[in-house]
Amino acid sequence: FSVTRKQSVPIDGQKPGTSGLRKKVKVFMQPHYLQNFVQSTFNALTTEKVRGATLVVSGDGRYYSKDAIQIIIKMAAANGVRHIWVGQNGLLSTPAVSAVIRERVGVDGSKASGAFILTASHNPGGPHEDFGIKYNMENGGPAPEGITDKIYKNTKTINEYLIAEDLLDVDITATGVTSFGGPEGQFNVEVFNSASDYVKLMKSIFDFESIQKLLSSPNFSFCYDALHGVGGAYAKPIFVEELGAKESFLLNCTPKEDFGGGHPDPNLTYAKELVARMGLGKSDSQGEPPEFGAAADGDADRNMVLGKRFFVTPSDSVAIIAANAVESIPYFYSGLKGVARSMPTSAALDVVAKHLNLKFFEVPTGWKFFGNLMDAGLCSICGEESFGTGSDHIREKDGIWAVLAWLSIIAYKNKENLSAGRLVTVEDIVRNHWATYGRHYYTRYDYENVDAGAAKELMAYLVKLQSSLPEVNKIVKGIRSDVSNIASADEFEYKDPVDGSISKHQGIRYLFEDGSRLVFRLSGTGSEGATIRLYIEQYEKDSSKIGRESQEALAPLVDVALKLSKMQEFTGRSAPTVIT
Ligand code: VG1
Ligand code: CO
Repeated sequence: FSVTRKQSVPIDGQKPGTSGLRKKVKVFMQPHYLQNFVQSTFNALTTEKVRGATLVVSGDGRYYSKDAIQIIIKMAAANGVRHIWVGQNGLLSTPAVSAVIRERVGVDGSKASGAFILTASHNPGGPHEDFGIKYNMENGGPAPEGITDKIYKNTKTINEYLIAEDLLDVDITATGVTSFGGPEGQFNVEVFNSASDYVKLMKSIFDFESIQKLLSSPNFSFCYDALHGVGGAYAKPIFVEELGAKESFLLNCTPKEDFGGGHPDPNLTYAKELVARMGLGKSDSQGEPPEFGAAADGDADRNMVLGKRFFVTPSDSVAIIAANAVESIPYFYSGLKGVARSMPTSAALDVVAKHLNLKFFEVPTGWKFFGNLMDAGLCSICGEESFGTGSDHIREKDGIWAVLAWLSIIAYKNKENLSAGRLVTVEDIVRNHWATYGRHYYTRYDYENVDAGAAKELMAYLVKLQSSLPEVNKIVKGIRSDVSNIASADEFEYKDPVDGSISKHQGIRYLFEDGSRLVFRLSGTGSEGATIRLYIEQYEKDSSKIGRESQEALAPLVDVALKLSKMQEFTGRSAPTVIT
């Protein structure tokens, strides 16, 4: 092949958000749009990470992925990359990409130094929906802000990109290596099985035998909903082939370009079928619900965990996994190095860390901040309220890992009486946890696609309010007399304890004397308008008060949050789009 230098001009709005660049497919299909971003990424990396390097390109299989993969292959060839690895059919979950970067060895002994992940995660897919791209580094984790800032800067000055226009399209439907001759020697594209490296890693972390026993017990039943995302490509090899689950336990496990027209976001609103099966919907399926249910998002890094007629909040989930990991999961038998959560995630994990005397960190939203802690050996388990849970086995959150962690805990709690007595259920495990550590009532209100200007004004108003706490408390008491005083308020700022880098403006916090919190922040993953997220949390230690309905327990704080922020006045919305 030969290298063509294509003239280009900067295109506005290519700033990577919380997790890469996400836009409507139509935006990505504009001439030079994807190319500018990919070249800007190559230009942001040091030469040895590009020339002669091995890179992974794959994603959740959403609409436009196949075209994007061929474009990136041609650009990689032209930029001097030596090997490109592609998951079969272009499919790799985000956690699998991370695992592949860290673990996989190519047919010629090469190791990957980075990856382009093609996904817009939990955003819908299809010709009229979202596409996305993000770059992950040598440690398997998302590019840090230093790199994403550089990429953005490059997109604003770009004037050309390199592409091997005459390179033939590679068949990515079959595994194998295709070699091309280029000006700097050989260029290889290796298509490999999407699941095998990841499955191998999972088998090295968990006790598959004990999980298999649980899944085959007549007392236990299970349901996994991949919402037609890439999780389906892992669910069958792991749950069915390795662990012996019945195929009927799997729901929506065929990956589709448009996720079957749905919203591949594993929460009570969008995972409708699973929610109905688990007995939590408005019109539930017939028969007794399974004991355990879980769902994944489009790129399978998120997870929702459900028990029979029971919802586990993600903030509780990470706390419960941390509290039980050392006895239930072989990977953690030697102990935990530390735990971490994102700022808006509830403090349930903090309480566990305190009890178990573990190092604890609170980082800004987005997985990239956990990676530094893990690379420095400071953190074993971490999570976010947004249905993200993971560990230092890779540098991304990991939906299937979280499910295997829960199955391990359930298997451990039932190891004595699996076939005899009554099963220790998901609900039992959660209620016992609350009885020991107290309960963090938690909810999140999302106002999606509001006017960007109005969202900014609301945030500015909340920042200004903070300057006088007595004033704020007067307003709060005027709204509800049954909430405690606000003790402090700030805009969250994070100093990375490993590299000292500072991230500012990471959300506005109002912290109450009794441990309750209100957090407001703007989403960094949307593709249109602005999304305001409001996080509401209340801690209850009194064991006689831990069994309340969450929305009811939080009603006073919700009232305060909405009125204090003048939510309706600023946004014109009388209700959120999604409540989780
Ligand atoms: C959201 C979540 C955040 C998560 C991010 C990426 O970001 O709140 O916790 O890390 O999505 O998840 P934001 O900026 O919209 O609040 V995923 O599954 O899209 O990779
Ligand atoms: Co995701």
